[in-house]
Amino acid sequence: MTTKNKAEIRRLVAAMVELETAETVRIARDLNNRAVNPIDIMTACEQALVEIGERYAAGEYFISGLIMAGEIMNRVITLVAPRMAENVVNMLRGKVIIGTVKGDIHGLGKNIAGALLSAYGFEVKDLGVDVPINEFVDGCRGFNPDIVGLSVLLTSCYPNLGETIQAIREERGQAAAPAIFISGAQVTPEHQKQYQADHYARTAFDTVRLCEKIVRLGLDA
Ligand code: B12
Repeated sequence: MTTKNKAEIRRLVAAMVELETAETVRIARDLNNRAVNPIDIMTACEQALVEIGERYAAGEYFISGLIMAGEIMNRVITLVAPRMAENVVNMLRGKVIIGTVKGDIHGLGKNIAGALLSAYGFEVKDLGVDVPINEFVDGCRGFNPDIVGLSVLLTSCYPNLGETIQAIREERGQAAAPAIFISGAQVTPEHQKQYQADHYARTAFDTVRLCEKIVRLGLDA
C-alpha cells in the first residue's frame, strides 16, 4: 500500500472512532475508488469498532454511539462489498446458512462474512439477527446447507448459542452435514469445545477458508 493510502486508512479509523459519518464514508469511497483492497478498508473499520466498543465500555460513548457506528459500518460494507467479488472465479462452492443467535441483534460481522462468502461462490442464506432456535432448524431442513455459521457477540447469549448448536445436532442426527461453526468478537476455540460446535472462525476471512476446506475435504477438515 502506498504511503498516501496508509495515511488515508489512519484518517478513516480516526474519523470513524469520532463517529463522523460523512467524513468516514467520504474517505472509504475515496480509498475504494483508488482500488485499495476492500479487505484493508473493512479491517480499518473493524479496528475503529473495537475502539468505539472500548469507549462505550468506559462510559465515554452511549448506546446512540454504538447505533451510529453500526450505521457507518453498514454504509461502508455496501460501498466495498461489490469489489470483494473481483477476481473470484464464479462457481458454486457450497451452501451456508448464517445467523446471529436468539437475543443478540449484532449483525455487522455476520453481514461481512455473508458478503465475503457470496463473493467466494457460496450460496448464502442469511437468517438475520435474534434468530430463534427453530428457525435455524427449519432453515437446515429447507435449504440443506453444507455449513451453518452462528454468530454471537453478547456473552449473555452464549447459553442460546449452546442450545442452538444442540438443536442443529439433533436435527442432523448421524449425518455429517451441516458442519456447525461459531464466530463473533469474543468467541474463542474454548467456546467451540464448551458448546460442541464443529469449528470456530476468528474472522470473516478465516470463515471463507474454513468453508472452502470443509466443502473440499469433507467434514473432517
Ligand atoms: C456496533 C455495536 C452495536 C450495535 C450493532 C449494530 C449492528 N447492526 O450490528 C448496536 C447498537 C445494535 C449494539 C447494541 C448493543 N450492544 Co453492542 N457493540 C457494538 C460494537 C461497538 C461493535 C460490534 C461489531 O459490529 N464489531 C465489528 C464486527 C466486524 O466484528 P465481529 O462481530 O467480531 O465480526 C467479525 C468476526 O467475529 C467474524 N464473524 C462475526 N460474526 C460472524 C458470523 C458468521 C456466520 C461468520 C461466518 C463470521 C462472523 O467475522 C467478522 C469480520 O471479521 C461492540 C464492541 C466490540 N468490540 O465488539 C459492542 C458490544 C458487542 N456491544 C455490547 C453491548 C453491551 C450492547 C448492548 C447490550 C448495549 C445496551 N445497553 O443496549 C446492546 C445489545 C442489544 C442486543 N440485544 O443484541 C458489548 C457486549 C459486552 C458483552 N460482554 O456481551 C460490546 C462488546 C461493547 C462493550 N465493550 O461493552 N451494539
